[in-house]
Amino acid sequence: APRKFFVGGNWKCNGAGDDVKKIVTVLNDAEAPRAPSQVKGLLRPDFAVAAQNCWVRKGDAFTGEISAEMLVNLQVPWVILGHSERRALLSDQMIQGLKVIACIGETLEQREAGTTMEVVAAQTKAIAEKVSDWTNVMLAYESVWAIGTGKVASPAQAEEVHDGLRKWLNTNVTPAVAESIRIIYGGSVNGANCKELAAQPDLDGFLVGGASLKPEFVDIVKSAT
Ligand code: G2H
Repeated sequence: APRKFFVGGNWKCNGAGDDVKKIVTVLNDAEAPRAPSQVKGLLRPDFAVAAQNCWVRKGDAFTGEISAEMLVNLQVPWVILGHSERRALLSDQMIQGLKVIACIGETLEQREAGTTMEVVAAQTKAIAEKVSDWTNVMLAYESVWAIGTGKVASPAQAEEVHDGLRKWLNTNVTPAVAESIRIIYGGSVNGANCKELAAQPDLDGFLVGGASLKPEFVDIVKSAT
């Protein structure tokens, strides 16, 4: 296959203390998690490190958030909350030097209205406007109605969108990018449904939420075709 299968575990705002230990043990043959940060590793121990934001509630399925419990777990004792400079904008500056999993996907209403392809194409266009070097970018197709609901897209539904996205990239970016970019699927992937999805020609991996916290994540990692 021209593209290397990718499986990401999206722990969302879950995973601290014993939960982390359990899943890391399963994945990593009992290796301890790595040192929390470069700053902490270099700094004199009588200086304390503060995070610059944290999730305001208890941990759960909140992608992108870090809970207070996770910070404590990482031995980061302080947090700055509500700073006025916080922004949630995707910019080309942000992308530089980072590998990006850019998520797109339609709502149930949009799917039922038959506008899925239009919606994901518009979302991909917004991403494409910010990207000049696609080497470190992948697309994650996550239909909103499948996220955390247990309602996984059928292999045919997923393939239709992934194939459509590749055609869009072929026309609107370059044929080379369309051929080489990984388009992964996210939304209620589990150990039982991963094989059939992974067999779809334009599906190059997964972003896994709930099941990434369980031992079956290993089965999903192994579903690469
Ligand atoms: C969708 C997905 C992981 P889940 O967000 O990115 O979560 O597998 O829990 O539906």
